[in-house]
Amino acid sequence: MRIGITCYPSYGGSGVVATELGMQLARRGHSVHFICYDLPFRLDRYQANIAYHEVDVPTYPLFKYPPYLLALTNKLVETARYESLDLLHVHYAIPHATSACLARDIVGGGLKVITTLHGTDITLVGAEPSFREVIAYSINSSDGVTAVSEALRRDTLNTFPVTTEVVVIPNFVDPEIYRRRPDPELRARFAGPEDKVLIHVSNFRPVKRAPLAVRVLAGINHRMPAQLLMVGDGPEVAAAHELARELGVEDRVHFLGRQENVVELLSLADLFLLPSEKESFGLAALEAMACEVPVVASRVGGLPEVVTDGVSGFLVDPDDVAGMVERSLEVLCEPGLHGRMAAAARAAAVNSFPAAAVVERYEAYYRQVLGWS
Ligand code: GMT
Repeated sequence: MRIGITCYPSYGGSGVVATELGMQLARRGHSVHFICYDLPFRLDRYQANIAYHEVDVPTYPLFKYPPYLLALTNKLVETARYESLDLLHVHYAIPHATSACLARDIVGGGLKVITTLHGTDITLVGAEPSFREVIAYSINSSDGVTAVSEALRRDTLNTFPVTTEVVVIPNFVDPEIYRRRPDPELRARFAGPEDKVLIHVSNFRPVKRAPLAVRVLAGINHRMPAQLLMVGDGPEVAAAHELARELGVEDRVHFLGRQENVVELLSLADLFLLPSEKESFGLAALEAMACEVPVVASRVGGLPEVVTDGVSGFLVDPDDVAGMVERSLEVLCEPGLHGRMAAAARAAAVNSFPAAAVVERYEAYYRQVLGWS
């Protein structure tokens, strides 16, 4: 197949999923064309069957806002024509689904559009009155629509008057790349022999509520020594820093910024914290689980589909910080529990979300939408 993929190329779950999917499809012999405004951050070396087409958004004094939607549409049209694409698979509805449907209508022929919904494109941004109508139209105009969890599928149907079938294809992890690789020397840089190591990985947007991870660390620290690794960057880093100072745990919270290789950091950790307000899937939690790290997270959105409460971690009501502290202490202190949860977390990642099987589901869906099966 000849596939065009559009995503937000910067740090973020939807970009990661789109890029990993494209790389897996290319390895399986498909011709994959990324059409983005920047090189997707995991696409950092030449790979057979992959090409990158950059969307250049021109500016002009008349334009208060750069016309990204139009520039992307134009690039999708050009790429679809010159590369004879069979389909455009766009990740994140805003505005990618709109651009892709417009491009398909311009190109004509048999070009198809598949839109994958990732979460905030429905639950936060998409529900904004300023976008609602056009997002509903673009979802309904796509030839195929997928959502990364059952919860997101339900949210989509509850938020928009959707007439197209929304198929759930979950996110995935490559269990060979995401596997625990202990490095005692690296761990010793952050933690003493008595310390437990907690980790939070996100884009530090308000929806992630990263400062709550600091509160949980402080609560745990009253009862046992612990360190917290904060991985990622975004608007709430400063608030998390400030809170760490306020709670007197600044020497126990390590802000590491954006990191390319999270496996080595996840491999140091005893527990992953994800206190999000909303989370359609929680790819970061799945990556932690693949590295044998149990998860304590909010019981929201698609997280219960990823983390089995009491088995691979614990789920807690989103505002129950005390509950998060108690559950974390339980995982860390109850004899045998940590080992059982770590093994269950790895098993869930390997058996329920393996890259190979999920990529096959996308391939089958592509064939169905193209009418090839
Ligand atoms: O979480 C974010 O703010 C980023 C966003 C994205 O588009 O990169 O993440 C969403 O998509 C991820 C990949 O499918 C999911 O794992 C995240 O749960 C989802 N985020 C939210 O729903 C808040």
